[in-house]
Amino acid sequence: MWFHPVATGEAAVTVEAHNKPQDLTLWSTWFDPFSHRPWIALEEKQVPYQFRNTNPFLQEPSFLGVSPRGLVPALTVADGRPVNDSIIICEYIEDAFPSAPSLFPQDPYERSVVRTWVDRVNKGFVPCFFRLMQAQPTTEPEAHEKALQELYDELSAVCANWKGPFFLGEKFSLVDIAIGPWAVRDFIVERYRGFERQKVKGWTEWAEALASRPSIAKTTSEKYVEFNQTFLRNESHSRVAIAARSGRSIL
Ligand SMILES: N[C@@H](CCC(=O)N[C@@H](CS)C(=O)NCC(=O)O)C(=O)O
Repeated sequence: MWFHPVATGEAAVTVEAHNKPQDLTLWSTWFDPFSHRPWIALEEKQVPYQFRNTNPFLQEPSFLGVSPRGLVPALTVADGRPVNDSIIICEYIEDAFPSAPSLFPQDPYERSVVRTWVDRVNKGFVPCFFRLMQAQPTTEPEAHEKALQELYDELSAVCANWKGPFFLGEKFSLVDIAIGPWAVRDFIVERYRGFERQKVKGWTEWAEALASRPSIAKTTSEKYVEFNQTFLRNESHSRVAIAARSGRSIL
C-alpha cells in the first residue's frame, strides 16, 4: 500500500485528522519536502483542508487533471480549480485567507525581502541539498566535497540574513516555510554525507526553532530516510533528481 499511516509517525495524526472533504484539497505526499511547504502554511493559518495523499509517480488521470506536470504538491480550491507549485500555493493560501496570521510582513520593502530569500532558497539551497544527497562519497569523493561545500555556501548566504529565532526575527514568514522542510530533513545529509550544522553560523538555532514550531512539528515524520534511499544511491529518476544532477533549478 502506498500510504502506510504507521510509517508516517507523528505526521499521521495530522493526515488522519484531515481526511474529510473541504473546500481546499492538498494533493500531497507526506514525505515530500515540497508538499510539506503548503501543509505548513495551512496549519500555520489554521485553514480547513483535506489531505489527499498522492503518489505522483503513478501519474493517475485524476491527479494529472489537477497537476498537468505530474508534480506534488497541488491544491484544488472550492470549485476544483488547481493551483500548482509549492510556493505559489503558499501565496494563494495567504491571499485567500488574509485575516489569518500573515506569512508576510506588512511593509512592502520587507515583503520584497521575503520574496528575495524564498527565491534564493529555491534556486540555491534546494538543488544543492538534492545534489549532496546524490553525491557518492566513496566512489566520487571530489564531487561529494564540492556538493558539500556548495551546500554550506548557499545555506550560509541565507543564514547571514537570518535574525532569529525565525528569518525575520520573531515573525514567522514564508522564508521559514520555504526552508522549514529541510530543517527536519538535514539529519539525512548529516548521517550520510558529512554535513555538520555547526559549520553554518545560525543554522542550528534556526533549524531548532523551525522544528519546534507547531505547524512544522506536527507535520513532520521521523521516517524520511527510507523514502530518500533512491536519492542516496543516486538512482532516482524523478524530475527533482534529474534537475539537481544536471545543475538546473527545480521547476
Ligand atoms: N517546484 C515544484 C517542485 C515539485 C516537485 O518536484 N515535486 C516532486 C516531489 S516527489 C514530484 O512530484 N516529482 C514527481 C516526478 O518527478 O515525476 C514545487 O515547488 O512545487
